[in-house]
Amino acid sequence: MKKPTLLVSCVLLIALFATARLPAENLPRWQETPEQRAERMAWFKEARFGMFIHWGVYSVLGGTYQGDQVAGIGEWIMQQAAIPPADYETYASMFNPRFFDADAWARIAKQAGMKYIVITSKHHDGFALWNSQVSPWDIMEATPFRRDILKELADACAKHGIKLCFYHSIMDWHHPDAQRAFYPSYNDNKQSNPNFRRYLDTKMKPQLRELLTRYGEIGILWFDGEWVNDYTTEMGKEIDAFVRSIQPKIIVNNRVDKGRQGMAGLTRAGDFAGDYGTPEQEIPATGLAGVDWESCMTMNDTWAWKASDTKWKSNEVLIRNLVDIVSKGGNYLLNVGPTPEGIIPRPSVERLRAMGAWLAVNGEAIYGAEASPFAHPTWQGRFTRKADALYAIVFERPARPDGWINLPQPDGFSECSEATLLATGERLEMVARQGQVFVNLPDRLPDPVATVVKISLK
Ligand code: FHN
Repeated sequence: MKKPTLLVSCVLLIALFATARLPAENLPRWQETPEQRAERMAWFKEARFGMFIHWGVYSVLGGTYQGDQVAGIGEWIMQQAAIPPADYETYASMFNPRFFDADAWARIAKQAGMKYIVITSKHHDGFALWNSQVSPWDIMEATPFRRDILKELADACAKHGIKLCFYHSIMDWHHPDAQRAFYPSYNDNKQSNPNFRRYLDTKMKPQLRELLTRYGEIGILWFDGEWVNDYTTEMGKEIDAFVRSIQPKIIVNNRVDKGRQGMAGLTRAGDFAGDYGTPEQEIPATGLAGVDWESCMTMNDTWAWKASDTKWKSNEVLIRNLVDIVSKGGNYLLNVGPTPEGIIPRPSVERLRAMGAWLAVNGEAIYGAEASPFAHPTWQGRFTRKADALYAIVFERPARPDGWINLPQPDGFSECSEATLLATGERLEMVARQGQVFVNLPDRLPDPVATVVKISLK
């Protein structure tokens, strides 16, 4: 093929650059049928359980700055300690996670029964965990590590069948056209930066394009930091359309736009972009018919590594959180904060192993399960539902009536229905009377944390 002349090449380059910088308001709003949406969301509703990873330059500080412990979550230390940008940048030169092993991380997630990983590609500090051509504030130019962490994780996730997803902060404390200008209060929502649009066009969108064109099919773009003053709902819809124009099958959380109702996380009524709600550190009180949502939670109190934070939730709390969330139709995005050396803390790994062991026996009641058709039972536990079964998940064996659980007679229940212990297959005595179903539990529950009784339906 004849090589294009220099003039033609220049014209093509200008056109390409212009297109790359073209604000996406020229892109149509995302349109799809309910069936297309259901197909796109199917893996997410099947997965039910994912790993959140908060890791970056802030992990080097680990909650301590100039010898003092800094209050608050680890990844906010730049804000909490009012660290000047130039000073914060020096910590990047100390970020050299010599024990980082993407394959080990993917195996830990897989053994835990987690089906997707959401990693902080860029948190509020603006630092890129990948080899970005857009900014030298990245793993390649700013650290001695000089390896593309997201590439290594993408390869490991592909090998282990884990969906790779990216957290990406709209707020950027490092970029002069974003919130760096507000130092020493990077999160000051009363200030405004007139150049924020330029930040979107010259950093955020080009970096999103890098993330969506280099690491294969991405499951979720998990936006955050949408609360900043300069980010508008029009920008949210623009970014949503931009992202989907590159990967049409991607799922985008509701923090891409301005509809999130605080930490409760669900999207308020109105025209807001985003596929699902994002409660944070909390679980909605009840199920939410027809709403997709995901509770993100820490395992201790911080998202990023803090050596001082040893307030680890118990295996029991974590397993029962997962059951509670799925019984209400949601996903559980459970966080780990690796050390600056690239190690997932042992207390996190131990808890994830326990969750994986429980799911290996009881995952049928979780993966692909839908919200309970009933309110909470009178006994300690929850219900999940599938087309052919109802799962009664018992936390405590009821004392009165001794060992019996009851539930409203579910749709699909018939005289052919059976009650069995999921863990052992043991058939249990079951009685249906006046619209109620009663099941007699064994004297000892097979699992002290959560025992699953499967009631087969038509
Ligand atoms: O400010 C962030 C915080 O650092 C963390 O990433 C959480 C996780 O969802 N989101 C924001 C706080 O709502």
